[in-house]
Amino acid sequence: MKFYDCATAPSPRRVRILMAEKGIEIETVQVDLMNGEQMSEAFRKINPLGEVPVLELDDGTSLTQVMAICRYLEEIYPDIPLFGRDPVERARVDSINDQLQANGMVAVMEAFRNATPGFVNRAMPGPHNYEQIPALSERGKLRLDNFFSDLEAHLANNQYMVDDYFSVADITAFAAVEFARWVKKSVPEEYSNLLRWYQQVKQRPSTAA
Ligand SMILES: N[C@@H](CCC(=O)N[C@@H](CS)C(=O)NCC(=O)O)C(=O)O
Repeated sequence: MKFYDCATAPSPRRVRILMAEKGIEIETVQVDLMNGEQMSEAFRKINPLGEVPVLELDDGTSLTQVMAICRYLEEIYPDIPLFGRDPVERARVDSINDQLQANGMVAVMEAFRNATPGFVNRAMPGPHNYEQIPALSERGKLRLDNFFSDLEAHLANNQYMVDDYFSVADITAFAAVEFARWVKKSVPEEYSNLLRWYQQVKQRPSTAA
């Protein structure tokens, strides 16, 4: 297998953290997003979307999308389950993970890409160009304020995203909280539950990935 990564990008980082949690090592190729390598003919043969992460299997199959890759790795390396340990827990992990993706990762992406000069005409990743909409950047920042306050309330009664069980949803939330710095948003200092969770996750060696 080969993992197509970009060391500075938040989406492949989620896969790297999951791999580190499971102790998986996969040959890794860096894709230079800064210089547009994702749009090269060679890379688009691997992923026509022009996005990382990609996991290329030994038979040449390319798996794209963070969660699809993570779920595949969970299935072939089931030890240390990160998607839930029974049907209800799996559904709860999926449910909150979807919310964290939409309200955290996507909110930062909108805030960042719609206002950053280097992303003019590239307000969304992928094969199609979209102009920036500055109002979406402002809305993304508002959504992040709500993301933090919703997490603060949630973590008053939960050690992790799902009870006391560390899961892939914590990886998504952690990546989103750190990605938020790109738009100068950080956890308000009075949010003690969220900060407690953040420090706890940050101490895991996998988050250095
Ligand atoms: N839908 C993809 C999105 C991944 C994504 O946004 N990747 C970014 C890096 S964090 C990317 O490849 N950007 C390329 C670009 O901006 O052209 C997923 O969830 O896996």
